[in-house]
Amino acid sequence: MPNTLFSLEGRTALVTGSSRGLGRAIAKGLAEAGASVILNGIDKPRCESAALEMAEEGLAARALPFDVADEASVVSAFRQMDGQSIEVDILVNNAGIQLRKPIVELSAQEWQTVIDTNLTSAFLVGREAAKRMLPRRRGKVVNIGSLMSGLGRATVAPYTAAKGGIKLLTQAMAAEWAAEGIQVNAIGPGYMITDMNQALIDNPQFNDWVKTRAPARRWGKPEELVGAAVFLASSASDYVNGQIIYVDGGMSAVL
Ligand code: GCO
Ligand code: CA
Repeated sequence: MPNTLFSLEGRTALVTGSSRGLGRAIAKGLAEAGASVILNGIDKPRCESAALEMAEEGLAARALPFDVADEASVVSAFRQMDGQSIEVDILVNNAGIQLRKPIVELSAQEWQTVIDTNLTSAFLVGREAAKRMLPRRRGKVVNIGSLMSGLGRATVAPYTAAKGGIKLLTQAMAAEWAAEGIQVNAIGPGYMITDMNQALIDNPQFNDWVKTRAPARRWGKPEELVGAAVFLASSASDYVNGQIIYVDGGMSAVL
């Protein structure tokens, strides 16, 4: 008998912020595990071309561009899916941005933008997804936290505050929805090779620090998040609630 514990066959997964970076790698991994994936991004052409590229590889992917930080856009995207009878079985709240600046130089607007995009988005999209999952008594929510969900680092205060919030929002969602058959968990990526981190990769001092400090002695590749994502999206994790799994080459174990 084939082992179907990690199979996502027949499931629909919405991955926010998936036209590039970590989200895109996660979406591809979920599709390879059998899910039909809905790619999201704020840039419509980029989102559509990412979906097309996945479809060309034989994966079930379509694009749904909308702004995850805007309540009206989120509500209307879910109404649009309702209209097409699309049921989201798996939600990955991945969308995020970074802004590196000392606190004393940050404007309130900059602070707010990072909090809205990285944290409020998970609440808004999570709320709309859960409203539909709860009556079905089944669903998986995977929030993308960070190594910064439990640690500070100079120059990334709003990002750190948002990612710390993601860890506890994950626990709050699990507290409310676990009895209804919805598992909510998080992944905490470490230092990964993405466009967002290019400035850190190009900084010799920072690059050396990652390579000497991380027990794995290297940066992570986006596709290395797929194992944890498939686990948390599949029935293999049906009794796992409110956890954050760090995929960080051991960084959080030693810092
Ligand atoms: C930074 C990075 C972060 C990290 C990640 C580590 O400036 O610290 O941009 O996004 O890569 O969150 O867990
Ligand atoms: Ca399939």
